[in-house]
Formats: sequence, C-alpha cells, structure tokens
Amino acid sequence: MKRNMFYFVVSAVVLLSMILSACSAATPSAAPATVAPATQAPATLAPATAAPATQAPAATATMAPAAPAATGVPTAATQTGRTYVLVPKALGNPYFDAANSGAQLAAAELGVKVLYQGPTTADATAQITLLDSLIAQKVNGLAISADDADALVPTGKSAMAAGIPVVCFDSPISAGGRLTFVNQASTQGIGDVEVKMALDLTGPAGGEIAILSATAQAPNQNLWIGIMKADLATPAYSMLKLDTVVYGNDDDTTSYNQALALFKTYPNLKVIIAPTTVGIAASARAVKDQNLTGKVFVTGLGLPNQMRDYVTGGQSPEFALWNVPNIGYLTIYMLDAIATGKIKGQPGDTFTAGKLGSYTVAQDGSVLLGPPQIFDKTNIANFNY
Ligand code: RAM
Repeated sequence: MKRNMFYFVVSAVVLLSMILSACSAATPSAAPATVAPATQAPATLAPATAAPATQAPAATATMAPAAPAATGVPTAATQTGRTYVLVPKALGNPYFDAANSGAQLAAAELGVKVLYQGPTTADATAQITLLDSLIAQKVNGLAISADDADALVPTGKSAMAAGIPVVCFDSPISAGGRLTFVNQASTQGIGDVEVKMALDLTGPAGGEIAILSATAQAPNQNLWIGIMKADLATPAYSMLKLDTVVYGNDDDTTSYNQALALFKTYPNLKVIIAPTTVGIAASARAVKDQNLTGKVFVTGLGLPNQMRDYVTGGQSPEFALWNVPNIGYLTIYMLDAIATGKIKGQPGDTFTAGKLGSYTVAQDGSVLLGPPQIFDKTNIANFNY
C-alpha cells in the first residue's frame, strides 16, 4: 500500500514537471519579441514562429519599440481581447503622440487594446516592414498614417485579404489599400487656410513665400501643397510669389537646416508655410535664432503646445491645426465598428464615436473630423495638445 502510494506520488511529480516544462518552453515564443516588446504583445497574437524568419530581424533593425503611452492602457481595456495597432508615419513626433492619447481614451472606453508602433523615421519601406509583421501576428485591425499613398496599397490589400481591417487617419493610403480614412479637415479647407494665413502675414502687398514640407512622398502634405499651388495661381493671390518647395522629412534638424538654407537663398523671403508640425516649429525656432523676427514669418500647421512661445514671440503669429487627440479617438471608434461588423466601412455607413457623436462615411471613403482651427494670441491659451 505504502509502495503504491510512493509510486503514485512519484508519477504525479514527474507528470507535473513535464507539464510545467512544456508550458515554460512555449512561453518565450508566445511573445513576438522582435516586433512587439513582451510587455506589449497581446496574449492573442500569434507566436513569433508565425512570422517569416526573414522578417523578424529586419523589423528589429528598423522599428523603434512601441511608445510608452501604449502601456498606459487600463487593465480593464483588454476585456474584449481585441487588439488594434495605431501606426504613425514615425515615432517621436509629438503630433502622433497626441493622436495616440485620444486613441488610448477610445480603447479604454471600448474595452480593447491599442498598441502604438511605427518606424523610427517617416519612411515607407520601414513602415511596410512593420505592417508585414503586424499582419503575420494577426492583429484585429490597423489604423495607419501613411508614409506613401501608393507604395502601401499592396500591404493594405494583403492585410484585408488576411481578414484584418485597414483604416487610415491623418495621411491616406490610396483607395484600394484601405477601407475608410479619417480626414482631419477637408483637404481643400486645409490648403486654403494656409495660403490665407500667408497673405495675412505678408500684408496686402504680398511678397515671396516658400513651402517647407515633410517628406517628398507624404500623401497628406502633397495633397495640401496641390491645393495651395492652385490657390496661388488665382488672381486673389497674385501678389504672393512661391519661391520653392523644400522638404525637412518631418525631422527637426533637417527642417531647421532647410529653413536656414531658405533664408540664405531667398533674402527677400517673407513667409515660410510649413504644412507639418515638425517643420513649422523648427522654422519658427530658426527665425528666432537668426534674429529674423518681424522680417520672416512662419505659418502652416502646428501643435499649440509647440508653437505657444512663437505666437507670443512674433515668429508665428498665426497658424492652424485641428483637435489631434480627437483624430485618434475617432479613428479607433471607426476601426472597432468595422472590426466588430457593426459597419462594413462603405460609403453611407453611419457609426457612433463615443463623446464625438455620429459620423457617416462619405462617397470617397473619408470621415471628416471638422474644420481647421486657426490659433493666434487671442486663443492659443485655450488649447493644450
Ligand atoms: C506632421 C505630420 C502629420 C501632419 C502634421 C500636420 O506632424 O506630417 O502627418 O498631419 O504634421
């Protein structure tokens, strides 16, 4: 009897240790450490072995780890088990950090998890590598600000063929590579307001202006520049002369150096229009550093928190943007409505985006957040993002 008991206990211990060692052997591969840090890898993601071996090292080399903001999701937020990924043009840009703050708010309200992962620079090839790995991990939905409208179409198509809904925010993939697109304000309205502000700053006599953009491939900036050029060709703006369009790649140092080069090449330059939050802040700083305040003005699209001192300092008395956290918020509500089958993401579909209310998908697949907001010394104190 004692001997039987002894054999029973020994067998139980052996069996238990076999089960435990099998579990611990499986654990490391459950977290696709090369693309998503272990702390952020959702439990539902496929094991790393599901990602082609060749993709993993490339992803490690080009991707920055997801921003810390993603770890701030309340625990209750994963109730549904759905995991979406918000993919900015690049990490390290405060504009996308602000959009992510709104996305995390929506995630908490919806009980889903939203990861925030992007390339380290605003580069389409790096963004595609990241997206390929996220598709292999079978996330439940992708919300992308595209680094290139056409280059990302095949990637968007493969995601959707794998059953992963793809929506865009801020900067769209061309139709065919995504379902819906949250447009921050009408493309026409954004282009128009930038040219109008440039004329406000030169005064009615006009003068020389230059555009300092993000990357040469940036879909949203290129659409806005197209509108600006069309406006500048009309009699209403014949007093403004566009000297050139240059690119700071949404990188602070490159943008700053491009501004310095503009001052040198165009000594009569009166206004820089920077349709990028990175470019406008760098240009305003360059004006200040070069003691050109009052001679060269900077306008375009900026974050109130980055531009506050340049509004009061006179380098950028007037600029525009929109409610950036709300873009992230609306985008996640829209993606969740599609991922859960409430809507298909087709023109005419209507959905509710929490505190923002009801939205309808337009004929071109876009969902409009609202009109652009102009900031100046009368209202800048009211905004905090
Ligand atoms: C930069 C990015 C972004 C754009 C803003 C205005 O942060 O290029 O895509 O929408 O500027």
